[in-house]
Amino acid sequence: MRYFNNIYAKREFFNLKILQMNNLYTTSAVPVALALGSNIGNGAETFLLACKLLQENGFVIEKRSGNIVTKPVDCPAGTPDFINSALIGRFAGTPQELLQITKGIEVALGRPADHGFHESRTIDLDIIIFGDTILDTVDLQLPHPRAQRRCFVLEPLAQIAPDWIFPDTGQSVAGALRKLKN
Ligand code: PH2
Ligand code: MG
Ligand code: MG
Repeated sequence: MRYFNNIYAKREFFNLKILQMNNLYTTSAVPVALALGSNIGNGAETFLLACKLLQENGFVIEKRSGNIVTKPVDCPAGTPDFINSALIGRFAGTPQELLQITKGIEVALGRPADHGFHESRTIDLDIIIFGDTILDTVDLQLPHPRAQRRCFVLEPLAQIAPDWIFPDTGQSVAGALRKLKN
């Protein structure tokens, strides 16, 4: 039997217990930021379907930004405007596992698996930040190598996660956006 000499010792004991209990569920779930883009079809509806599919695949969505309309960046002339959005959440798998899920969702929502680099798309689902992971492989680079130079990524992400840090530069999302706009 454990006795508590004072209320603070008791509170400390229970806080620790709660932390340990939370850890059982959350130690392996990493905070992740995703960017969504679409310039074919009803992007807003496609994004909702993507969120549903992400959740069905174990991605826990915590916040989603609004949708913004953006001009195409680095795309061929005549490319239609985009809708862009961002979300943050938690994922309890590896970056590669999440990549397989996001690619699967893109295909399920009408994007051919073998698409050109900046070809128009029903949906593009990019992993922007995966915890503090820095990765440079052929099929996945983390954090997203162009995110800190792109307003269409930073603007919506800054709505929901201005203080998140890009682990490669140490820059915050809001800081990167401010820098880009100056
Ligand atoms: N995505 C690209 C290239 N250019 N431009 C806008 N406005 N929005 C995008 O999502 C976007 C882009 C490559 O993925
Ligand atoms: Mg992209
Ligand atoms: Mg992509």
